[in-house]
Amino acid sequence: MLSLLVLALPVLGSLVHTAPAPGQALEQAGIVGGHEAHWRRWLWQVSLRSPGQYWQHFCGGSLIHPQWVLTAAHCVGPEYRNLSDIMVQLHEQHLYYRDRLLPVSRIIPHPNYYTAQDGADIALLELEVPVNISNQVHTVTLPQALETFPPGSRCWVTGWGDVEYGVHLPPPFPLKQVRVPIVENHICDAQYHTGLSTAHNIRIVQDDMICAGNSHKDACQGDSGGPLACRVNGTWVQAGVVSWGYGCAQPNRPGIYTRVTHYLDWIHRYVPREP
Ligand code: 4AZ
Repeated sequence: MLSLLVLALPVLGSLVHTAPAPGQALEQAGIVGGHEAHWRRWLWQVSLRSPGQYWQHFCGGSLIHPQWVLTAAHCVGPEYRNLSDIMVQLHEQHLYYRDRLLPVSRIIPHPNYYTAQDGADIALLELEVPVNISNQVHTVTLPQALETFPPGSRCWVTGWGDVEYGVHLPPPFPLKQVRVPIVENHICDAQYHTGLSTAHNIRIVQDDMICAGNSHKDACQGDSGGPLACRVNGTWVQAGVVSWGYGCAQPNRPGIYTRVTHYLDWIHRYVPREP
């Protein structure tokens, strides 16, 4: 087992992790408008890494099965990525501080993916070795096929992405969370048409997408591929995968997510229903 774990020490590897004083890090604006994540809440959140001077975060993802990660296709394609160009870091409260990177054995972008705006922005990564579920790492539940996540649903997006457009999350890189309001698809589509010359009968927000966020709360660059998780009857279920949007937290431009219910059959072509 140990030999299969690759220990990568980034530039920051020599820093010793210490918990921030309570309240201190919470002041730092998040993802856009967020807070530092509650400890032990988003145990399915993963970070995708690419090689260079160190294994740098480039996208989020979620653990949906001990051996499978769900992410966005635009994180891993459409151009072919070598298996050796991606490592997965399971949940950590501060990015890079306790890295134990895991290799992947398969990268499966949805075959219909072309660009995020066209839809099917979803991909699966198979881990070489299944992970142990523990009090540090957990899977997130996939939704029931008929779940629609109407406005008023209790949904949060999490990630290590930019804190506003073009502004990277500063050290010590805490995982961020923000509760985002769901925006119904037709309303979201109408909002996206405001200020654009795109004809109203040309859909911008497709049926395989779900919108969430407002001018204060949103996902941003670097959050892509990460989960939109909602509380349904006491269980956290993944409603969306961070996909695209116009900027971050712009008026009339909610964040757009891949709607997971639309791709359940495709996911289960690869991922066993039982963990
Ligand atoms: C991006 O560039 C991106 N505000 C991700 C999410 C959103 C916008 C852009 C949503 O990865």
